[in-house]
Amino acid sequence: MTSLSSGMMWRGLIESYRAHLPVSEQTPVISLCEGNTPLVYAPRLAAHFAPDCELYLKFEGANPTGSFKDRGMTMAVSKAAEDGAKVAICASTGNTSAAAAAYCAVAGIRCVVLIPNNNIALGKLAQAMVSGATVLAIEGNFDDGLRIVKDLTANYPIAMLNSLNPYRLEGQKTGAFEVCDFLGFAPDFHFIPVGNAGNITAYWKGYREYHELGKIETLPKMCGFQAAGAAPLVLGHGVDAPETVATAIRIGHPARAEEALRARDESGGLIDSVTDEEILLAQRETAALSGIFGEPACAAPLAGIKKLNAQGYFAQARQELGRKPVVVSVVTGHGLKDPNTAIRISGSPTVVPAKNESVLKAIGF
Ligand code: AN7
Repeated sequence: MTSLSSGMMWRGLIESYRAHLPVSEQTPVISLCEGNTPLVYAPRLAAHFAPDCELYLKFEGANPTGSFKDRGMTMAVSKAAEDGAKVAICASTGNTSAAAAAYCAVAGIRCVVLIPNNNIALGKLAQAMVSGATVLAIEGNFDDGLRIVKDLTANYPIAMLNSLNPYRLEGQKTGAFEVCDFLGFAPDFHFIPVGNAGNITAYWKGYREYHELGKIETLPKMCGFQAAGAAPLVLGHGVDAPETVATAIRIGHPARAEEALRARDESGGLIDSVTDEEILLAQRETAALSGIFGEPACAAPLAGIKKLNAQGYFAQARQELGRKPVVVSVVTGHGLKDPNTAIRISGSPTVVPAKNESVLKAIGF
């Protein structure tokens, strides 16, 4: 498939980072012009959460389907199309299914998604349904769905679109490239929510590749955050009945657990957890102090930054570096994905008569 755009137009991450990706002239590029997302400087948020840091938010909600999953999906679906796939499948807590459905629609591949019944955010369900995917709400959780996907793709001609597919991680590593291309250097710390652990693995791969190419001189410490009720990597064992308000990361048996722990250890970072209360507060405060509205999962690392700053974690780095450490946190999905949770935590608007004096009175003038 050829793109009609040319010149300075952004043509999606495969065209932009082709030299770093396993694609060839034969690969049909299935793209929605994903990537090139904003890296937003957030000084007011930093002043409140982490005064010892220079804080940047990588807003992946700006991708075409509203999450970072588009990065992996442009690669995975392009390679599935190259292989002549007719049917593709994924298990999902919501965002993977939204991205899979959209990219399969571009490619003309039939898409089947397995979602946990009653446990995905409203916007994500709408995305999968409207794109014409076959949406199966299984009576089980994400981990059950992934087990089925592994079995079916091993035995039937169905392409696997979960991040066990290595092409997913190849696409997602470009997030790290963009951070470095924007800053001109690598951040000191990279914060990220962790569910199935594909994205932390992919970012670490991206940073290491740029380092090996000499494009960056240092590597960030990788700091992953899970929700307390779904924190297998913090507990050191799987969780059979994960629970959290952050449904995107309601995962008890992460497929990329070992790679995530390696990223943590090789980089000198950490993987920790925060409670649902901390997540919801951080989600609201982030929107109010930076303008960036992420879904609850994205607030896990932000709550983590707040917690670690209070413990003096960054003060120590600041002393060692002789400047404030540069911290990037990935806002992996758009807040509009989950309007129910946002409204529940923020309350309802004040109803007033349609009169000047009523509005003035309500705002205290
Ligand atoms: C907003 O969509 O697993 O650690 O099936 O949607 O790479 O799994 C989503 C995960 C973080 C965790 N933030 O990333 C799915 C799915 C958001 C997410 C994660 C997800 P991984």
